[in-house]
Amino acid sequence: MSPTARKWRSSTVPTASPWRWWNIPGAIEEIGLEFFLEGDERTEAIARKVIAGERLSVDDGLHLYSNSPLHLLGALADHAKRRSCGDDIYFCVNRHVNYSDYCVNECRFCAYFKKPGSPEGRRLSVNQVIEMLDSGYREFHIVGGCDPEPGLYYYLEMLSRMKKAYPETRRQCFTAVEIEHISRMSGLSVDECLDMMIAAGLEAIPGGGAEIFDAEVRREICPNKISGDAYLDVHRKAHEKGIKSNCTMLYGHIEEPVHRIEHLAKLRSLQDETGGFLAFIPLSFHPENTMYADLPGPGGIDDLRTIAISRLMLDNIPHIKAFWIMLGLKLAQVALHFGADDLDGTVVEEHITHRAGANTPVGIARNEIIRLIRGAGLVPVERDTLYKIFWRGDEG
Ligand code: V47
Ligand code: SF4
Repeated sequence: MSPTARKWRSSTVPTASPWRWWNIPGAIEEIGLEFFLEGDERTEAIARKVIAGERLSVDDGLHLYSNSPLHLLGALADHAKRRSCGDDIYFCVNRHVNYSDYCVNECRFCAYFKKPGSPEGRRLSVNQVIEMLDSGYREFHIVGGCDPEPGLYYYLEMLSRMKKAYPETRRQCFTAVEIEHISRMSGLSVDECLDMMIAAGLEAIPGGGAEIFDAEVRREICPNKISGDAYLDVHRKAHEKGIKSNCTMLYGHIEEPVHRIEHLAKLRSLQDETGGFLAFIPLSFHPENTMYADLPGPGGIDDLRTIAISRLMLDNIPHIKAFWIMLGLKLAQVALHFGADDLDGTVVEEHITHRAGANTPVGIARNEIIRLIRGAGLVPVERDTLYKIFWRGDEG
């Protein structure tokens, strides 16, 4: 054998795998997969828990997240995803609107906000917001900064005019952070504010603003933002009033794996209480133009591992979104095999991630989403905010 051939052979045909094939009794029959394990009994025991549908502890999650090979994590998450929705992948024909970039919070990871009153900022009037909308959408996703200027009536008018003009389109508006801000600025309790918003047309709350719940990390990355408990409390109150919501986690900045797992555990425990979360969206940090511009941001492997561990820890939240705006279209497509069951939607216009360096398009067509899902060998299912189904891609 020539030296070149030998080099080729030894570099492409592994003679001793670093992983050993591990046949978990029953697993191959049950889920049709073989697992890579490191001969690590702890990892095997955790894998068995996932297969048996048992809940993972914080320690289990941390062990799996930190030690297991990507393929094992992905296979387990895919198994958990398939147990809940088979080959289905959800998407929504939606329109995001960012109504104001003025914000008093000045979070250090945020490239979107402008100082209140600064000439570079922009607040849309209610008329402008309504003019940006259209009747073809299933969801309006409306969020902005914590703007000190508009009173409660601005938000109520936005909701009621959306409801009047486009009664068929779901209104997913204002994060928990905005709702707390609006209520405080208006001298109302969060309860009163939510009641008025619901009466005006609020139907669901988006998940933004969760960041990382750990108080020390929060003090560093967003010292002026409401606490993690306050964020959870707004969601709890909304759920008690019958309003569903989503939840998020911003990862890949200064936090450690333990902060991510504890964050997921807190969301899981509120979900045990209320059952009001529909979807979880892991948000991949984009550093450009932020105070953490020197950080690299998460890589693709971290993105996939985080999607997978989210599916495994959040055994009671039905949907995990691969938000393609932040992940990129191709990685979001791959994430559909790592525990995600939702691609969010057409979006149309996005500023928060794009100001922080995202190089994805700001929106994509419905057909393109369908093509991505089919290209992953999965079934596209069109939904609205509340997961009412309008169309399934296997219906012909
Ligand atoms: O609240 C801010 C985060 C959120 C950056 O509920 C950043 O269906 C990355 O919450 N890099 C807004 N992330 C996006 C969001 C969302 C997106 C899609 C669907 C849903 C849903 C919610 O983005 C903010 C903040 O947590 N964020 N700056 C940044 N530089
Ligand atoms: Fe304001 Fe939200 Fe940006 Fe924080 S992340 S500065 S709350 S717009």
